[in-house]
Amino acid sequence: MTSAHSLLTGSTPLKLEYFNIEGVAEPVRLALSVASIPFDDVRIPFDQWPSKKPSTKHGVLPEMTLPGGEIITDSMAMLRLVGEADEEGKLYPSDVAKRVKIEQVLGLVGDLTRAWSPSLYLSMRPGRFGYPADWSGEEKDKVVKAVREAFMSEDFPRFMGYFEELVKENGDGFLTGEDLTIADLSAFQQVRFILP
Ligand SMILES: N[C@@H](CCC(=O)N[C@@H](CS)C(=O)NCC(=O)O)C(=O)O
Repeated sequence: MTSAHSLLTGSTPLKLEYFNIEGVAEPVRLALSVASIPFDDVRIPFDQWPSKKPSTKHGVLPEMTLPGGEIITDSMAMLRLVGEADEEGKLYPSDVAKRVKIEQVLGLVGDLTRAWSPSLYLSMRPGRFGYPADWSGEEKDKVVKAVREAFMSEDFPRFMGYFEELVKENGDGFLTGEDLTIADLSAFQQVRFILP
């Protein structure tokens, strides 16, 4: 059976390609660093993206190229893979009781991301929400502000309350126990994204 560690290490360094921002690749970068797995941190400038996009598997980044040449897509798949490769067995422990706690937090972070998403994308891509693609002006500013205020006054404190409870439940350590896991890295990055 192939181990996660052997998939991620080899004579050719692992390559992680993303934009020059933290975004969804940052928990993967952090996990690689915590697990001491060397990687080539390739950051694609935004102006090169239109020409690079068609050569990517699913038209998005991040993409991870394994030393063996295989391309891995999706940051959550990468995060679990790197967690699995942690030789100390802490980032994504094989114990099912620990894993199910981690999976619940990853799901909760996914819910937070979905709740926050309109606050970001309504302004960037109004066409997705039924407004004209070139929507601008006072009306847009008013609607975007109202959406962001609603998120910050209702959803954000609710999710932060859930995270606080989890940390307390786990004896003031991390979100799922006494060790740092991929759940902590994922939650940390999402909260940083919302509150830069
Ligand atoms: N579920 C994917 C989402 C990937 C994704 O949407 N990437 C965005 C940046 S966060 C992207 O490449 N956007 C450029 C585009 O859509 O052209 C993941 O987490 O890897």
